[in-house]
Amino acid sequence: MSTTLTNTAAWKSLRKHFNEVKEIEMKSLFEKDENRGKSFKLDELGIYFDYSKHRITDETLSILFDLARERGVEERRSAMFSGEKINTTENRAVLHTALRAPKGSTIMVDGRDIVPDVHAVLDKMADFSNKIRSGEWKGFTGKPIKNIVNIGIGGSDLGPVMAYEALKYFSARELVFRFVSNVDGSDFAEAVVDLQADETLFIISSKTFTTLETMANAQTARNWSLSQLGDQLSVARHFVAVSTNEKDVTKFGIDAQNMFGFWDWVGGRYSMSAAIGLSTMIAIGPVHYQGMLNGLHEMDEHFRTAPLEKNIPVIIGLLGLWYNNFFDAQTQAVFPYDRYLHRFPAYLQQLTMESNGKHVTLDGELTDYQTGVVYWGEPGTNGQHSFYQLIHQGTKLIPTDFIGFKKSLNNLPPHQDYLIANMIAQGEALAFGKTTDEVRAEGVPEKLIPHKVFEGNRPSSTFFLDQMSPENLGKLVAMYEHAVFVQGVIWGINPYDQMGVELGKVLAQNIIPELQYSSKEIHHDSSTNALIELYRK
Ligand code: G6Q
Repeated sequence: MSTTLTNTAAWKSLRKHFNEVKEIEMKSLFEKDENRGKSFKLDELGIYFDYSKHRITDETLSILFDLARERGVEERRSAMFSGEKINTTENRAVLHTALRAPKGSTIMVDGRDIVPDVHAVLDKMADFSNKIRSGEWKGFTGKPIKNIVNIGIGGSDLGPVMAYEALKYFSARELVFRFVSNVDGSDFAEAVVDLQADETLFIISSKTFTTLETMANAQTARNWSLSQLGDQLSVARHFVAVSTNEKDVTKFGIDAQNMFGFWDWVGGRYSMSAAIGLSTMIAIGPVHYQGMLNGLHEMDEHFRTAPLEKNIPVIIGLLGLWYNNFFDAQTQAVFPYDRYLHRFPAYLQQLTMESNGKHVTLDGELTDYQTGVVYWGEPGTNGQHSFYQLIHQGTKLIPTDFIGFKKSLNNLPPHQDYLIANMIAQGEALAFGKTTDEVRAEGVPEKLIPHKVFEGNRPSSTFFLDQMSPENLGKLVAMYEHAVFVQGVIWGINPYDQMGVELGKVLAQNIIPELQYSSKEIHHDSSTNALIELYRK
């Protein structure tokens, strides 16, 4: 049985086209069209997006755009931006784009304009951030806050850590930032090992305020803080919350005044521009934070208004689909050639894999095609000295995204030249490789020639921006958010729920008492029983 996707006219012509072009060599594409490097590119919003080093022709792109149209990408895009409940399994709107909508715009959800609500929270965050940064906010003993510890996991951690690391250059260096996510007690212990409670603020970031890991870390943080400060009243000066659950926040002992809200139409992994970004705002200040929101909004507008053919997230999404569904590529690598983006691949992993790791369509049918790609990556040039070997000469096809900046924030010649030369060289080597004749001409002994040949024809995109900045980070984040959306629409799945993480959570809740009380009978499979018994001993 084939699904609606594999039955579309565009899918069928893509399948036929694939059989015609699957052996095509990038080298010959470049030889035939000497302007290819300049024609297969977009230069929008300060992002130079080179997608010439791909196994595509004009016809490939044209059928891919047909597919996007046939699958209703444009209609779904309007539906998302206008607040329709496109997260159908949870009956929710998907409006992370509203988090960066400028004051004065209007977005209606259930008959209410949500833009003023968004700005009220942003203003409250700015006020609080300014008080922490200026030292006006005093801890319980009268000292200003020096350390900020964000406690949260998944979407309530990965965005804040990534953004803090990415924008460290713009941060208040006199403040210390730590991020605690893991339920492993060592995470908390190491985060506070050199901190004093009377100078430390905890931000408990949890949309639901029920997540096991975050609640356990929050309790431990409260005990740690109270053990030094000795008074329940100190909690109000050293704990704030970011959540949608006011009832449980106040039950924990945090004053509702010190809670920063958001809404069910913001998914966890799409929440770094909601109040979940509080640690980011404290770090870089409201002005730079607004810069990040501006960058996000600029990309939202580009995605919303640009025709598919000139739309960066659309093209990224389509290229990913081309390799995933036709070349059977399993993974997608992302290599930022900028040290500040060292947590960006981890952030993207959640964004892409939690969103599009689904095997059932919106109608509840099993897909008869592949969906979500495995994202992974590390900053360049480090990866070049380890796993790039497999990308160059291994047996797997791994489409790669390179992200680089023309100018470094730290002017230390010749580092930037070396860094960017490496990024550009990797794309060139992947695409064009090195032939047997070229290796032989270098005088390599016959026996070694096969080992030194690079077959090339390995695809990559290059995103080249001016310099790392809050604006540019915002653009990159929204760029991938929307690429995920495009793929989700074409695959006919819901990128905005995450039912797949539930089962493990429920089973862990069953096992906790079985580890704690050895008298409890256990009735799992023989492997699970043995592991529990081993722990009990
Ligand atoms: C993200 C997921 C998940 C979530 C965490 C934390 O999209 O839903 O990663 O962010 O489980 O949830 P809370 O913020 O509710 O603690």
